[in-house]
Amino acid sequence: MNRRRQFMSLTAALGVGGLVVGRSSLAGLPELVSQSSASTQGPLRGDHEAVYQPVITLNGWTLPYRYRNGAKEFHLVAEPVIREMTPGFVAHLWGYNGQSPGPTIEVVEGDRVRLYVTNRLPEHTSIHWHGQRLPNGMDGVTGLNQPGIPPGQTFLYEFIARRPGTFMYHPHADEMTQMAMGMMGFWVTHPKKGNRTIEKVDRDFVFLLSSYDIEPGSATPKIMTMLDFNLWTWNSRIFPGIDSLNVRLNDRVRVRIGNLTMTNHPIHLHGHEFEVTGTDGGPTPRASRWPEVTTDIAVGQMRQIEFIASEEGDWAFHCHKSHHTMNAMGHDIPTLIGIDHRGLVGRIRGHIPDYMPMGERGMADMAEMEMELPDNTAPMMTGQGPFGSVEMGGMFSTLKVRKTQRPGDYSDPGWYQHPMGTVAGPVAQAEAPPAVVAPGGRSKEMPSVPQPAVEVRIQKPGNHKH
Ligand SMILES: [Cu+2]
Repeated sequence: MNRRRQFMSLTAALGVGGLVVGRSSLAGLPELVSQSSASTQGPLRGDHEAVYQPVITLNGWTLPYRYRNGAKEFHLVAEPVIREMTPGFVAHLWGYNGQSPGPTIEVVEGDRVRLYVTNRLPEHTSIHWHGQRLPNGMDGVTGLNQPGIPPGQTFLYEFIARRPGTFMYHPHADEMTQMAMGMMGFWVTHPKKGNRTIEKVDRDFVFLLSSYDIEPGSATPKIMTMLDFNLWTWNSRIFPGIDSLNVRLNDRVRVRIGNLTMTNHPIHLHGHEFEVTGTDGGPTPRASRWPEVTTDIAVGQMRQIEFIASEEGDWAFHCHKSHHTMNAMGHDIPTLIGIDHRGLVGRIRGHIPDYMPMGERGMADMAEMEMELPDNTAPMMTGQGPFGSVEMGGMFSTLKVRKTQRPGDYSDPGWYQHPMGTVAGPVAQAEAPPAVVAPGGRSKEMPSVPQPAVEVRIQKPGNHKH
């Protein structure tokens, strides 16, 4: 009996879509490929490169497949993993094939896809293929479409990737726990040739937004948290642990982002405008696209943005919620701006010898403070740039645009070397700031700034005489 028939008879026997793989066929499972590194892996190399431009998963990787019996076969293993969120801080999460998020799945429109899912968790699980058109019994909702995959068992999902675009996968079993623990992954279905709404790009980056509540000094997320998360991640990494997106000047760049947190994230790119060219529902019609520099990604949504990287430099790329660009901290700290601690510190230290005042001039001091943190705690806001601390954490990275970046090279080119005279700096003594014009139209001198004699030359439009 051929395998296809065997599976079909199993389906009939069970009357469900998620198939239990029998012991005898376990020997035939695709090889289990696992990843231990949290750094960005290069594109998946192979014959498929003639058909599509493989994606780059930020701080992640693409799962290799084998082609057998007319299908692309993948083997996902749900299991506990250790994820380095940033150097010096690891989290004990659940994920797939050694990492959280799991590996990215890349296929082509029309491919028959066969996914073996082995459960090595202590409880049952399932996988929902978010956004896909598929037979109802393959949709992965435990209890509704299939029984949960019991610990130790392997289920088979099989369907045709009918629709090209941007998708994700995640459990639909004890979701609160399993998503809070980091179980999710990306899925890209590349279009067949000649698709008019999906352009060819030079670089195609993907990542998922996820959030965790991990107490400073511990490693396991608190799964009961609903809103007050303290770690906001891209692919379960936090700045400065998130790799930069490295591109060549004038590359057409696509970035695909999926949101599996409990809140929305306005994702903001500096120095360029982009268009939203797709959602989890598919490519957006061309006539519906408009330029943006920030796009809000709601819970459970995916957005695919595209732009020409036409400006050289190191451009910030981040969530615009300021608390989402910070790492683990308590939120119950009173605002202390303007409060003078001086008399107080000595008295408090009588009771708490290590007491340290914070926040009286703002929180920027936190970035450089050498406060002793509990072991395995990420600094709240950090990351060294060429001009000092970047004072960021969480959902923050950079787009590095370089003339010298070779096609297909995704390595970090280092910091941008700014041309002379193009970096903001302190005002020289001899230069006075411009006079302030009061609402009444009269010029008002700025207080306490010495006003040296300056010759002002005014050029009016149309008057080019000097
Ligand atoms: Cu955010």
